[in-house]
Amino acid sequence: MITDAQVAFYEENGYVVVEDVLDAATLARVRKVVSEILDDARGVTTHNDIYDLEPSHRPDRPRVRRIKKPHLVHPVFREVLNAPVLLDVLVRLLGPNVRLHGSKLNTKSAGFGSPVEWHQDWAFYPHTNDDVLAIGLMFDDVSMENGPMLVLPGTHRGPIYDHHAQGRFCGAMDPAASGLDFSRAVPCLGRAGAASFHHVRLVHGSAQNTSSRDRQLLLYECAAADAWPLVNFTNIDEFDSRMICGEPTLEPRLVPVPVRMPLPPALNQGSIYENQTAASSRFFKVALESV
Ligand SMILES: O=C(O)CCC(=O)C(=O)O
Repeated sequence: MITDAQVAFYEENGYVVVEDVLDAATLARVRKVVSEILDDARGVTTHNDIYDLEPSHRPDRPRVRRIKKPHLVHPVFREVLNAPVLLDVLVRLLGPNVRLHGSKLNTKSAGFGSPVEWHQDWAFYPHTNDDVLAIGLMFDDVSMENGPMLVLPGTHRGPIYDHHAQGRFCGAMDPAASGLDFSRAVPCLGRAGAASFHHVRLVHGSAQNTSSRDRQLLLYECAAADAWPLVNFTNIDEFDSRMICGEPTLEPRLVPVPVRMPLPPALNQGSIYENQTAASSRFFKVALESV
């Protein structure tokens, strides 16, 4: 399953890519569901609870940028979390008790799929401790061409960067102000069925997909059960209904981790893409927005 060397790599670098997390049959089944959900975007005029739309979307020629919270859209997305390799990795990286925080599927379509500016997930959802990560399940082969997720190794041990612009949360770091060397970024590459696991404080982003191949990435945000969110807590039944494995707890573990609250909320709500439209500067070029 996952080796001690891979666990050590994650601890050192803040990410690890594991091949063959999903078997071919499961992958085919989930991809079919995704394709049906994307087909249903025909006729949709604006962002809603399910779809975040590309700027060039038209109801008669749908262009979905993200399926929001897929685990609430179709049961297959909860089933996938029972994949044995996936559970093994989660337990090794987060301990025996793990809760789903949220999910999203970035479609990054061939030819125009939007970039995601540099950010740390922690800026969006700080918790009482940082035993929190995101799984990135690759539904397509991911290579340098089709907009892989890029990570800055080791930044999970560094500061929490400012993700505000003009006094409001905007979900993106100012690349110049951060002082980081983005030429050190490493792509998370793999075959369809592979998954990346990245620490909640790791700096990451991705370029526009100008290639002829889609790059669908299903992200599951997962937390140790004793890491409690500092924002948007709903209610205990809903919270505990998201346990992936092990037991819930009423005793959050408090660790002195740096936090900057994502408040006041972003001007443009809905998704990271919308939040980031208010960023004061952009790193990734948008070449083909209106094609
Ligand atoms: O899709 C990607 O490449 C990056 C995704 C990401 O970081 C996010 O949606 O928060």
